[in-house]
Amino acid sequence: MKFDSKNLRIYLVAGSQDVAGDVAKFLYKLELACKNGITLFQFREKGKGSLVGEKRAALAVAAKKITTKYSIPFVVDDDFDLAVKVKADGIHVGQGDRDFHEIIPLAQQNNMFVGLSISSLIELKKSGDLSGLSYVGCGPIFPTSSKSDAHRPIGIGGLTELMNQVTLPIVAIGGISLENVGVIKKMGVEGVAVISAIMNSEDLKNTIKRLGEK
Ligand code: TZP
Ligand code: MG
Repeated sequence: MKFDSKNLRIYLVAGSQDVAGDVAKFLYKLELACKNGITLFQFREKGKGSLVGEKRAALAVAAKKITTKYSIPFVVDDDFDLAVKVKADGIHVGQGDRDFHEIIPLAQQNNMFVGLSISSLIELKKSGDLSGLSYVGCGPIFPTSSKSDAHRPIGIGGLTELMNQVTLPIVAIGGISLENVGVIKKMGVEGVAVISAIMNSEDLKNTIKRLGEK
């Protein structure tokens, strides 16, 4: 699947650890989210309580099957080999992951797009040449409890600084909720990436609709 910046609009990030390790619930919620309008899914099976090895790979395959059914791009966080194995549409890397300059040509050979996380102007500078990337994830914007090693929140000010320097499409991430999504959207980012706002929602359909509103 070719990358389109419109795919960043409602970007769901999740793994089984985000629903207390309940694999069936994870797949159920993912399908519901796909049905109700998410525009991209990132498989992030990582952190406390996440699956490893074969079980992790099997879950990725099951998740990919669901997103394919709804023609939603499937991105794998961090793990390039897993991304190739499940024929993902994209790979997302953070600053501490494998160097994206090395991943870009490999991803191209495998028809995958590449996204990078950047949380500050220092990281932006450190990242060097961004050509070959399809988008940048900026955050955490607000405090988050979904990532134990998350940076300090950069706030609206930090996001503004990055938006002024980065010409690639930007998806904002970290602590984005129905209460604060409006202000983020108004800034002109391409989209918002969330874990808990969707995975903990009791009314997924309405939550996704409101996350997507301008
Ligand atoms: N990267 C930066 S913040 C974050 C990730 C994966 C977690 C976002 O989760 P939530 O629940 O939407 O704050
Ligand atoms: Mg990472």
